[in-house]
Amino acid sequence: MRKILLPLFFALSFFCISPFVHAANISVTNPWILEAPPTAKAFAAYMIIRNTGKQQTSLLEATSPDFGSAEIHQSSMHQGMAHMMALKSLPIKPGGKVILEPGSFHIMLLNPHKPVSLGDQFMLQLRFDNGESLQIPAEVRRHR
Ligand SMILES: [Cu+2]
Repeated sequence: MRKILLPLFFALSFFCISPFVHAANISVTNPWILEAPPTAKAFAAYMIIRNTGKQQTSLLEATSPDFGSAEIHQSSMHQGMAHMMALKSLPIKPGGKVILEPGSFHIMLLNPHKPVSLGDQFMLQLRFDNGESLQIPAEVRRHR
């Protein structure tokens, strides 16, 4: 009995800590937060969001209990200057994905309630217009 249960336990615990979270029609892989100086008031979170459903869906909102607020942002270069723009929503085509990565889309986490240090994990909640919402653990990293 023990021989059967032990591998199962390890398989399950691996599943729980693997950086992959999904709801019925949305999945998120590789969520992480870019390390910033200790005094920073804004942190960028990155991930890949897939829409595995048959309808277009949009990310409407991101929140975290450890940050005062969070916004959906898009970075771009304009005449050699980096700009960030807040988006009301982030649409994802059916069967498609949106890559949140440095220089592009990101979740801007503002006003942390506690220090944000390398290796820390923060829970993010994403809410979509199809009614699904996901809780994602994101680790603070130096780079991808
Ligand atoms: Cu931003």
